[in-house]
Amino acid sequence: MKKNPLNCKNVIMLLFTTLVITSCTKQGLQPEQQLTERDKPETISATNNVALLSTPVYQLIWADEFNTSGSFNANNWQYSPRGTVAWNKYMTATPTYASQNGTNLVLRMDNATIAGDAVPYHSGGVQSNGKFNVKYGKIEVRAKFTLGQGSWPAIWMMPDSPVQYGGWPNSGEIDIMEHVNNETVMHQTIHNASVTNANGGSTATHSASYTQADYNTYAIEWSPVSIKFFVNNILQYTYSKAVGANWQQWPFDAPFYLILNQAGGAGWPGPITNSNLPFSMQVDYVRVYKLSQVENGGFEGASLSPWTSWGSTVSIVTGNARSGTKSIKQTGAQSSVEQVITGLTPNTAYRFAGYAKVSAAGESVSIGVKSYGGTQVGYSINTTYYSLGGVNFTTGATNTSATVYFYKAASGTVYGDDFYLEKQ
Ligand SMILES: [Ca+2]
Repeated sequence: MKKNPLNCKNVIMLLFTTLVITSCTKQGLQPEQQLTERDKPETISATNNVALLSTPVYQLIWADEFNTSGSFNANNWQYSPRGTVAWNKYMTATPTYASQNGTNLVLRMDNATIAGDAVPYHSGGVQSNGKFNVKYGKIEVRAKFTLGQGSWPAIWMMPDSPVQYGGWPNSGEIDIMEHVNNETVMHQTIHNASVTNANGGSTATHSASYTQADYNTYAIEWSPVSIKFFVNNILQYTYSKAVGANWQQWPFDAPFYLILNQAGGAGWPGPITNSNLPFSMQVDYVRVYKLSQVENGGFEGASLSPWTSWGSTVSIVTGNARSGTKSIKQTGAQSSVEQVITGLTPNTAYRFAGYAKVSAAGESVSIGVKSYGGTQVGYSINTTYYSLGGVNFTTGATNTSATVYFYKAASGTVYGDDFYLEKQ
């Protein structure tokens, strides 16, 4: 987004704004922890470990379809605050500029006069920091936008920890879609310390045609070794991690959040021709997927398979799904569901994660992995709303499989959904 030079003050303002907002997350990860001896589920053997798969598939883990009217979902988004750089200098945090119309998120820009807010333009944006972030996976956004001199709609991602490798552009930026003015192409761009030049431009950028005046899908497939950019499911550009890369070339090993905004009138697009107003971007959906080797990780299949269960009551239920219509429920005494993942690579780092919630304070459930060539590791979740949790593990020198589990050690009722296993 930042094709204009940033001075130090602007960078500080941007970072300050982001830091303040980031501090209010409610789904923040707790430190990973070892299971206690009492928690270890291997004291009861699984009834049937069937190795069925090795092919990764994209599994939906998060989405906003924007299919209601009025305010956007505050669990997913907040208004992009006004700042001092080109893209956010006219941001206006009211429903006039960012709201839903029953099918879309509508982000607008105009030159209306607002009492007490003496800027020449107003525009709308939302961002997910403090609400949702993701590291690796497929992010797909379907949107359309108006043309006009001075317009600058964008779909992009910024690091959740904005100074992990230093201020912009050192910690990275992923621009899934940017468009300016009346161009017949849109732009997809990487920013980091090694590709961003002194005037804010990037050498890691690609322009692609799109269908004007209609919806297009803009996507990235982000893995530990590359970020691939797509328009309407056609690969446009690949930015690859170099062999032996440092953070200057590859800061993309950390969670990023999403920003959807209509901007304009400053920076890259230049001045607005007022007769072209209003500008708008309509976003049909945002969908986030994980490239996962867990099968039926969202429990949307016809049965529990290939998960196996032991212990007390384990069932697939509707009504408590985090995504889709179904989730896994464990109730009563000690119980677990497990799945053996095959086709893994030895000596390779993976992450098994998913979402869980408990029915009452004081209860907990563990997401973990065992039988991979190392010490069993688990992560405990005890929130009464769905929280993301997971464990990192590295397969042993000869291990090509692992058993992932969702284990409840004591009485109570817990739900789980959207489990995935991905390479790190
Ligand atoms: Ca589900």
